Amino acid sequence: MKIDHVGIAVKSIDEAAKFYQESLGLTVTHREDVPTQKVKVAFLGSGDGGTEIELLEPTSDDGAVAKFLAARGPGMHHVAFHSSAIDADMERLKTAGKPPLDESARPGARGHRVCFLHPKHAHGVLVELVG
Ligand code: CMX
Repeated sequence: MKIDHVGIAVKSIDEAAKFYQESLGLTVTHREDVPTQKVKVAFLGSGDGGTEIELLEPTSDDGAVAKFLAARGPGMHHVAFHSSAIDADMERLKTAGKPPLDESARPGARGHRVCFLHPKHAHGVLVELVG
């Protein structure tokens, strides 16, 4: 599977985006509120369809990203892999004793179906599959 994006938890998307834009030359390709995840997000990349950075800013104090920021501060939150058959991949992981956190794929940013794998199943990294 190819890496679709790397998620980074930040306190302020606008502040963090400045670094990626001004120092690394990336451009914002997409912005979205994801109320179900209690975050707003911005994707940045080179505009060539390659791997992107997803900045995640909490919109509430009780979401997964707010909890992560409170415990660890800003930093890498998850790695997302592109899955061309997300339902089959989820079933395979379940059978292998690494069930995704979600029973079935659910709507995520940019209109994709997504699921997450607990960091305990992925050597300390939260993994997202993007269908
Ligand atoms: N990366 C690595 N480890 C993480 C982590 C992360 N993002 N978030 C939590 N952990 C670690 C904690 O540090 C803790 O480790 P220790 O046991 O060693 O102390 C452990 O996981 C805690 O696990 P938990 O008690 O089961 O769960 P939490 O309440 O901390 O929640 C998680 C963690 C992954 C289950 C929860 O954040 C989750 O369900 N995430 C999936 C959804 C999500 O992250 N949405 C936001 C992104 C949305 C988007 O991209 O659009």
